Amino acid sequence: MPPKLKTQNSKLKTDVAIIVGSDSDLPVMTRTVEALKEFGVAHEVQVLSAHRTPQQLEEYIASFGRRGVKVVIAAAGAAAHLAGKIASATTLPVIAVPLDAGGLGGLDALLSTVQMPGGIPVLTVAIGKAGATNAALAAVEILALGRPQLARKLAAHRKRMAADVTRKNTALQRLGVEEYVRKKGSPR
Ligand code: RP5
Repeated sequence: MPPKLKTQNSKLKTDVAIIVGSDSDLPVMTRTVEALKEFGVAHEVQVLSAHRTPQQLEEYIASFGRRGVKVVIAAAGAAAHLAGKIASATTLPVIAVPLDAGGLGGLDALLSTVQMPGGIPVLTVAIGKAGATNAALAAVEILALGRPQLARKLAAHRKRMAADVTRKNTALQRLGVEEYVRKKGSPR
């Protein structure tokens, strides 16, 4: 008998359920949490594995309805079947973040995740950090279909990004490439 599943805020409704296959996935997936917080979207994070804790994963998926979950984000590395397993058990949109768990640099997880056979969609984003951010933004875009306030926040977010690039380009034109790079410091 597996231990009973614990949730962070079992009485509260949550819009987005984030499931990671291992706690080793959490450092990258904090980006997803930060982005959802920025948009004020209710979310929670569970470490549940398709192969290490299959029964607890099923129990959690079964709770989506009563918890008000509308979008699921699943992140896993290596032979990443977590998102596909979740998608097989719910008709909620499942967004998958393939992660680099060592070995093949995340290509293993990307291919395992993205190559779902027809019938059970898994919406797969980029490997790693970019994917972790985009998974949150994609979840917000889905939720924004029925929430005008969220749609306005998304539009404002895009404007901020554009303004940021414009500011950088203005500085580049003023300083020249060498000085700009020197001031900016080490590359990402
Ligand atoms: C996957 O295996 C997890 O999602 C993780 O990315 C990878 C390695 O897990 P650990 O061995 O670090 O727990 O299931």
